[in-house]
Amino acid sequence: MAATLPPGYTREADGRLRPPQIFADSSLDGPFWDDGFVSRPVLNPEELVDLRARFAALAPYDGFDPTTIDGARCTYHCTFLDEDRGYRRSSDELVRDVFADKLKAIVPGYTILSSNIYVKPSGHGRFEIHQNWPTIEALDVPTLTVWVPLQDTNFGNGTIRLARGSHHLFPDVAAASSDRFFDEFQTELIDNYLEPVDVRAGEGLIFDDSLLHWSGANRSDRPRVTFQIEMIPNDTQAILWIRNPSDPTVFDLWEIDKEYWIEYPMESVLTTPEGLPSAGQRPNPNQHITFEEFEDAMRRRKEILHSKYCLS
Ligand SMILES: O=C(O)CCC(=O)C(=O)O
Ligand SMILES: [Fe+2]
Repeated sequence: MAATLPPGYTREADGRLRPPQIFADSSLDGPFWDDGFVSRPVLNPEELVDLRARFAALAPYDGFDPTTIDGARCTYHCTFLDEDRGYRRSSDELVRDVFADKLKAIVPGYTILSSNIYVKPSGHGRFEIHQNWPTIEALDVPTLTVWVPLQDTNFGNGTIRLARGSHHLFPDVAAASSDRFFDEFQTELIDNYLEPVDVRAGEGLIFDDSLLHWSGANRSDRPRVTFQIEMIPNDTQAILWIRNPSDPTVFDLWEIDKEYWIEYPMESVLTTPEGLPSAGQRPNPNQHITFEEFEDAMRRRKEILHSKYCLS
């Protein structure tokens, strides 16, 4: 059965999705569909000072530096990976308090699902290339990350790097438990496609979660702090996609809400989570592709996008 569409989205008889205007400032919709990202001022200087103070009052288990604890999964702090649930709740409340109204004014049809603070200690914090996990059932409906740094970010302090126009190219479910279609050409992606994007403190880089992205180590002498806010369409059930542990040809879908990211441990994205309502199974569409196939799809990306979406 076709996934229920969020308010404002309709599907043509030929399967193409007709999206509503996404941004209150309609001049952003064109660049968003072309490139997969746009940026917009979010916080003014006073609000930034206030957010820095409230950030400094948070107390995660890893002290915002996982290189100081044993058994850390990576060298950057990520809220969902921190084991202190009380901190995760405080961080969620802080983000909603500071950003909910601001983001509503920018993307009125979207609502905050969850958030993470990413802190890269000086000298650390290299990510893996990834797409953000799907968070709703209709995979061709954009879900958004709003990425707001507390200080200016650039190549030197490990800013985010985006593969412009790589969104919605392949019918791929980029769940935590998925194989990644680009595993065999990561160096080529970094060298040829992953552009470092300079973002100013308090500015929001808003990108489609299916966009390929990555970031390198922070080479500055200060921690690099960014808020990542995940947004899904209003009145839409949030879904966790997990590849079935015994049958990799299907994904299991689970209904979640904001509490999932606060209350469940990180490991739950890799197994069958307990206590969540099931939303059924879907076939696993993931395919391995070569770098040549990727390059070909990137050259034809406008055509591919227009074969899937009715865009003016
Ligand atoms: O903070 C970074 O460098 C990357 C964060 C990221 O992957 C995201 O916001 O989705
Ligand atoms: Fe990401």
